[in-house]
Amino acid sequence: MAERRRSWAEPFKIKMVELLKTTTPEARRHAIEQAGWNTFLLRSEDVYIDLLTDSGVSAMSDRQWAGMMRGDEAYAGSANFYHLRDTVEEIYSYRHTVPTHQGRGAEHLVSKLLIKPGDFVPGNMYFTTTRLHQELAGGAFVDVIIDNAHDPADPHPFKGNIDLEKLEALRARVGAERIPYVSLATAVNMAGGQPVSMANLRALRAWCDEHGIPIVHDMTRVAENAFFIQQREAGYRDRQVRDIVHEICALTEIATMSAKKDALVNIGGFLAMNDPDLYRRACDLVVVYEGLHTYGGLAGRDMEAMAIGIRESVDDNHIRARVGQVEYLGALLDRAGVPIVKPVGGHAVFLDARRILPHIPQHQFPAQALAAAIYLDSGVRSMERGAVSAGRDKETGENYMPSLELVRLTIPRRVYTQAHMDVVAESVIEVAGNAGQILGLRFAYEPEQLRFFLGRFEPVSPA
Ligand code: PLI
Repeated sequence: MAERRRSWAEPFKIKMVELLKTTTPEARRHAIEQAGWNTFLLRSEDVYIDLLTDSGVSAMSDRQWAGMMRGDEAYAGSANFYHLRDTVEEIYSYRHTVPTHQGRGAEHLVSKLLIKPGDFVPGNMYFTTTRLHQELAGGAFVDVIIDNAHDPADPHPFKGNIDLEKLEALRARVGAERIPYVSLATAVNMAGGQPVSMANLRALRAWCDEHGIPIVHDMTRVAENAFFIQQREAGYRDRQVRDIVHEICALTEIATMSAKKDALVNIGGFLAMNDPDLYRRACDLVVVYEGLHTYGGLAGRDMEAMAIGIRESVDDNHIRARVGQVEYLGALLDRAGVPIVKPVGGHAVFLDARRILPHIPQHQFPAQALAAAIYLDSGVRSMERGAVSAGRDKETGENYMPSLELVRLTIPRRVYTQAHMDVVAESVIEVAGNAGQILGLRFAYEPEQLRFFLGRFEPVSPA
């Protein structure tokens, strides 16, 4: 008889620990004021549990650390590059790999290579750096995600899906020749870590083939997406995550990767593709912006850790525990009645700041205020994903006002325990219960681009 599993558990044991520092309420108030009410500007030593991001903050395995010692630090032709390239082809299917220092390095290259001024780039919800590189190359991003993704309470199992009618309407309006590619993200970050179904991806592939338009796959969290397909899509229950990852990638021909997420490394990324001519042009460009085509801004040891991390990331036991931990935190908050994005996504629990802070209008940045309030309560650091992150329309200068006004509690991989999740939930429940006291914010300093990183705020006095 098959062994019955009641619960998930971490598929690792802990070999080394990093001590955490607790903070006092007075010290936290001082720190958040110094940081201009922006959690990005806090010093990490002033943070207790750091859920700012899942990017570059994973714990590497003993195998990855051992791999670091096998770094071949040659300027050209490092053995670690070939290991990485072969791993990308085996696990993800892409034949050519150009390493980059991180995901946005790959986005920069692909945008420059494929977008002409006046082009339109449809995608399943924007991501901050992705859209910016598309715009800097002269393109205009067009959101073609299904409407369900814009409603935090909608329980659709694949809220990352592309609405093919929206895509077809764009083509009918501007013509296929002005659409250089479809920008497809798996486990859509800004929607709440929501997956794309294989059925949707196949339909997209057919549409793209019909119109001769390639797909650029933002595969930053593809393993998490594959896990949701395994759990939710008919016909995939008995398939391994590794196989599903391969199937997803094989339906696309170009990919950008921030290996700082799924692939379990602290730095690194790549641009991958099947077309040898595009590869040659990408090599010509990477030497200008990142480094030689066999290191792209990375040390040999970084590429080795990445190659090993990619393999670990598609293991069923790893991904079940990783997503299981996120779902555990989501269930604690949901049971306590805190409004969150549902279903819970792969990398984070997203709080619905609109519903938690109905007294703060969106132009006073409720999600930014909520992230600061959670920090003040407990030293837990989270991140705004709402109007501040959305920025301004490049043409009109108007603030974008996204339907999703969220705070992201992002879970690093293999770093925190279930007890940490309990502490986080207690703090969020407490803050949400006293939300009426929280004040809105206004910009004290607003950077021109990616303003959420370096922007500074001040509280708005109640009217
Ligand atoms: O931070 P980079 O440059 O390695 O990767 C940029 C990037 C691209 N695509 C997606 C979906 C991301 O989530 C992403 C980076 N995300 C960050 C930093 C995050 O905190 O979500």
